[in-house]
Amino acid sequence: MTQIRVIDSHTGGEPTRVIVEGGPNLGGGPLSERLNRFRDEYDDIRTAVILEPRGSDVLVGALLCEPEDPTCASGVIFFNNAGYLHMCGHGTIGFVVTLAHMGQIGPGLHKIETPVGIVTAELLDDHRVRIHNVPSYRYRTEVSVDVPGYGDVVGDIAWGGNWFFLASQHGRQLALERTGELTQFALALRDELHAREITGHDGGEIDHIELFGPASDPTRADSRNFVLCPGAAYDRSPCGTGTSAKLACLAAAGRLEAGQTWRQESIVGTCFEGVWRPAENVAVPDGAAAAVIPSITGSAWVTAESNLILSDSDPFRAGIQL
Ligand code: PYC
Repeated sequence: MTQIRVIDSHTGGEPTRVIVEGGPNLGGGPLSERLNRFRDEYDDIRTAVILEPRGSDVLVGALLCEPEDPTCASGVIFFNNAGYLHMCGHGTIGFVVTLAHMGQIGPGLHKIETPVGIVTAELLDDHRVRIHNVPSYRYRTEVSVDVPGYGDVVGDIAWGGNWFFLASQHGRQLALERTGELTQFALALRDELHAREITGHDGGEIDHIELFGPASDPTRADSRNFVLCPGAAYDRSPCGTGTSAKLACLAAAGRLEAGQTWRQESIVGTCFEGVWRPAENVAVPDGAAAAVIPSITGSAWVTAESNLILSDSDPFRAGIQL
């Protein structure tokens, strides 16, 4: 029998489960290499922690790791029901509140190592965290995709720590009671991007789809979004890497000044605040707009501390695999 100690939290409604003890021993080295080791040798731990009956498709997992860079407070590898994430914004906010809950960090600035680089997180109080994300940029603009059954959808492709296709002209109402329909639409759009081999830089798979619409209350937010995550679950939070990608697109289009606040509402009505500053000396691929450093502020709450039990005789030791 294996026991895995986890601490659960939610950030703007989107859950994060941090493995704090009993996770796989991935050794040392860059987190990108440790992520590959996790995927190649211990994927049954990911599925056991995330999938039913211990988890759910909505959950994002985070493995607490020793950082390679001793100036970092911690390292982290994020994963979900479909595989591994490069970075996760809501997850980093939940991770930082979890580290504080464990007494490992106090208020102030902390560097966190991720597989795509170091992010800085500022614990502002018991629940509020500001993350200074990896350099983000708009890669392509006004990309047109003819989605079978739906017609032409035009959007931008941007990097915010994950690859996103961002569309505002999609003809759909972003309402919580319409998440089934929105999910089907976003899945069809993502499938078509894959079928046409439309990717991020260097063939980076576009695994997140972000749809925008008007905020439910324009005095509280500038826009509302619906974000399809890798797999078929939608983000309950406004999505930290998605808001970063949005800031990069707004900056590239000249629609948001450096330092100006963008309030992004999620499909469940929670908000992140984002600002950007220019990224100094960051090279971007040909045709991409200049990179920005997004800072995203959101709140998280710890919801549970548990020991997951993986019995050898349990037919679903590694979760229910569909
Ligand atoms: O907040 O970056 C994010 C995120 C990615 C997938 C789910 N949440």
